[in-house]
Amino acid sequence: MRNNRIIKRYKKNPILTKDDIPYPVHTVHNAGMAKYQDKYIMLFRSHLNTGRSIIGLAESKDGFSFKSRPEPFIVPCTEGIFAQYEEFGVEDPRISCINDEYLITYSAYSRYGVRIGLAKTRDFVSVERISLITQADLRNAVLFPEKYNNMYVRLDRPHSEISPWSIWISYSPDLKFWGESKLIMTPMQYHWDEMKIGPGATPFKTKKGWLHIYHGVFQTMAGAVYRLGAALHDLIDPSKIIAVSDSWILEPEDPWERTGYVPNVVFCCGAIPEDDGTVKIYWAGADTVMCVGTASIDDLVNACIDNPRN
Ligand code: BMA
Repeated sequence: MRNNRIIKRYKKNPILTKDDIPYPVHTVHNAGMAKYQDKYIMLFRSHLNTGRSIIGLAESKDGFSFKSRPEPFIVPCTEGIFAQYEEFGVEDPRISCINDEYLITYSAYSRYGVRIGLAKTRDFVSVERISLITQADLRNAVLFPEKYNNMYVRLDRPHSEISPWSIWISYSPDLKFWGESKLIMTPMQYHWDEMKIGPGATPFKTKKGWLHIYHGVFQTMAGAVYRLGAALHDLIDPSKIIAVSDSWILEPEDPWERTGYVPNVVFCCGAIPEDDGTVKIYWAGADTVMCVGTASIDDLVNACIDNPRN
């Protein structure tokens, strides 16, 4: 049965763990992904001894075997406005390439809550902060890798005490000021993602729409289970959702997904579509290690179109 899964797990998972990092960390997880020149870049989150997070960088020629750089890539800022809002750590980066610039969204934690920071790099050597693009409390922001009507477009997930946590879309002319926010996708009651959903990997283009791999959470008596789902967004208007797969596309199954720092979690911040019609999907197991799997892009699109939720 496992062989029929849409996502085929790489046999040598996990592909990156704390033992592979040349500085002291406790986890390697929730990595944003990009292709830069002839390399796969993985920006991963790691917990330090303090329990706060930083972002490291590992690179690979084949997308499976990664080597970490000797130093972290983004650590909490110590100066100016960013220092105030990153005091408790930087988490869960997502990378989108627009006009040769790699834009990195990440969660910035502080005593004031969680908000989204935006940074940019052209070479994955130096990195420059652009702006804090939300107030608290918001997580999981990801930019579409294309502008619409000259506007940047992002998905994000505000916290609410009134409604279940859902996916929203917003637009910006300059990456600093964001607006025209609209709710576009909600959790489905009594379903695998009924508790909350949030943006996952940077959306990628297919013939039938933007494919967005998101995460959905189900509350059980033994805690929450994080799974991955697939949604297809309209190519002309990405705020329109064409279809959402009724079933999840990945759930915690391997031992390092079922146990670890946070048990029963698969969490995705990056996927790399390839020219041969496949996509490499990167996810963290149990907030502890990084894993990879491969899927046919058509299979993911069909999972949305052939078996959509109402
Ligand atoms: C979410 C975030 C993620 C984490 C997930 C599972 O709320 O904190 O960073 O991977 O929970 O613990």
